[in-house]
Amino acid sequence: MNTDSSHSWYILGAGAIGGLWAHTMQVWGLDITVLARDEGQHNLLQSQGLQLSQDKITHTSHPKSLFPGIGHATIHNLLVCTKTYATLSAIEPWRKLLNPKANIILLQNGMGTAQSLQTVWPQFNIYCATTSDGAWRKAPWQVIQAGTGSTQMGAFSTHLSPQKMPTQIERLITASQQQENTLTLHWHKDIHTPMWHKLAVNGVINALTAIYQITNGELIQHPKARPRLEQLCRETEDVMSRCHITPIPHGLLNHALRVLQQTADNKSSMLQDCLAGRPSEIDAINGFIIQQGSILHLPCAAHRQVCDELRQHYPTS
Ligand code: KPL
Repeated sequence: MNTDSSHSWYILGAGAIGGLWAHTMQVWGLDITVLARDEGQHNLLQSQGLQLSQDKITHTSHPKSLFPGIGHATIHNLLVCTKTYATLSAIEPWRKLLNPKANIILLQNGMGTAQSLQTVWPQFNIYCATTSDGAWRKAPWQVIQAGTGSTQMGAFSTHLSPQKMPTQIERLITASQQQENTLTLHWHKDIHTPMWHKLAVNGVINALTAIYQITNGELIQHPKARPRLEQLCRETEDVMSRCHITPIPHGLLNHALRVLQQTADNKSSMLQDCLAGRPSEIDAINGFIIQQGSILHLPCAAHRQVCDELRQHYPTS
């Protein structure tokens, strides 16, 4: 393991994706530290370890962790897996430890956070990642990997060259390629395209599954939700085309139906958040699509309707 601190990674966000990545990066032999929210979260991780279940086999790893107020490390590389709405407040306690030229990767659903981060702290090198890996959190530091997909990463900050992969990210990608049965990682020269494609899928699926309290598979034939899915697809594709986003091959509806079939037994992340009484990511998903639409004078009525209904059903969302 290389102990030069410029090679070390810090992971923020104790959810399913944060746990999956913390475990996997350790397996890759990287020096990683989990940034816990508070002392309780840190103590729990140190006492029970991080459990990841893959194909009914549970692996336990023991990553290092810090909580705000302890630790004098310099953070050169930060992977952020928090919920979109919590990003700025989650980074704030670690701000002073961040190297002024730190690499920050945002691995989240939804859009808008990278823009906000860049506005507040323009000096950081911001990268975005989007994943089709499926995971859910059974309990604190216990993660179930529900499906394997792939992760696309690319440069977001305007001062970065989209062609040039930084050394630290190249090391992640090399590690992912050298091992079998692990996370699959690719560099993308135009990260906005896969981010929009993932946003579109989340925008047409997540809110409907939460409103009707159905699994992804149940949405396919649902008499009320299915026509709304189709309308959301049309509106989303309109916004995408007016924003000059490369269209999804074979159309958004076909793509969404394939995702629904592949994840038929899963509860979407929004349904899980709503059922648990947590805030949802609706603003960074449907809200972002509505915002882009309104700049282009597109009403996005179906997106507005799902936002209103979600808030009526789940006041905490
Ligand atoms: O990414 C997802 C999510 O739940 O957030 C989908 C693609 C809808 C799979 O559940």
